[in-house]
Amino acid sequence: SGGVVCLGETMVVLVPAESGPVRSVRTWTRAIGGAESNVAIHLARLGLRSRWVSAVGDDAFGGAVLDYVGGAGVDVSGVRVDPSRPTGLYVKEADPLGSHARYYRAGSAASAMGPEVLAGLNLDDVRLVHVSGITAALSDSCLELLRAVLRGPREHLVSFDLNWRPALWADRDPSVLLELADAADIVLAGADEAEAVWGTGDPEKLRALLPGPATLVVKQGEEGATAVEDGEFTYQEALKVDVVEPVGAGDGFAAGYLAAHLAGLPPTRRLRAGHLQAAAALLTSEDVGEPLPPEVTGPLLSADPPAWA
Ligand code: KDG
Repeated sequence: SGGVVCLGETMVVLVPAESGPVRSVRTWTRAIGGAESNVAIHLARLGLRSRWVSAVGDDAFGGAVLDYVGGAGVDVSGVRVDPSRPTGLYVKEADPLGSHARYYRAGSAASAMGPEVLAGLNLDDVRLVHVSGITAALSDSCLELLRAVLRGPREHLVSFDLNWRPALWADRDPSVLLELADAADIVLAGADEAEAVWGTGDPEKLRALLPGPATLVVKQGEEGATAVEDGEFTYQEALKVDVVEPVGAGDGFAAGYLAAHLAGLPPTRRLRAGHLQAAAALLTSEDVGEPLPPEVTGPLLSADPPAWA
């Protein structure tokens, strides 16, 4: 079976390892974070052939990113190592109002990617290319790369996760996200982020805004998710889990959903696979979380599943 390509920036993440104001923190935990490589890792864990395409600096952080993503079973041979630009970095700053990310990624190796990255890819045996709205905000050349990925005609599917990151859009016009999403085959968006960017999180209204994609998936937070396809709306409740940290859950959901889509499963089972893979990410403070046991992931994509899958 053909593989999947996930394209986008991945950074080193610094998480305070002691409490108190961030400016006095001296001990940090180094993690790795990137929405699209998170998806690639989840897909590899689900048994798909998964490639991550991006660029990192020729530095220790770039090496750490490659070790982490490659070590998780993802093909990183197509990642460009850029000798003249650094690997991106983000810092999780916890404050009394909750934690948020501060990015140090302007001018990063990945932000210098452009349409030539797509031109250099062999997509002969690829069934799906997965991208996200983050890439559209990184630079003009990254926006052009995304446009090229979404320009038809093509032999493979393209999935687009909205991944609204307001901090990246301060100096850019986010209206481009609608045009990009509408050119994809599968669009995934959280109701809250869709509300923020497109003025509605309602699946029916979103469908009216996005007539292009064959499939539209709206994630309704802890409640559940709705898939819209051929004018049919399928709702599936989420799992009840004790959430440790929600960051990265959307990536798990996307991977579970997409793997089940590629396996030819009906919408209900795609949504369930999404919820289950998201749960893995919800249960840890790291983006991706621990792998689910094979007893759980095995039946997820099978044609003859137990009742729970
Ligand atoms: O989806 C999780 C991501 O938000 C995180 O890993 C960092 O890719 C990231 C971003 O650009 O926010």
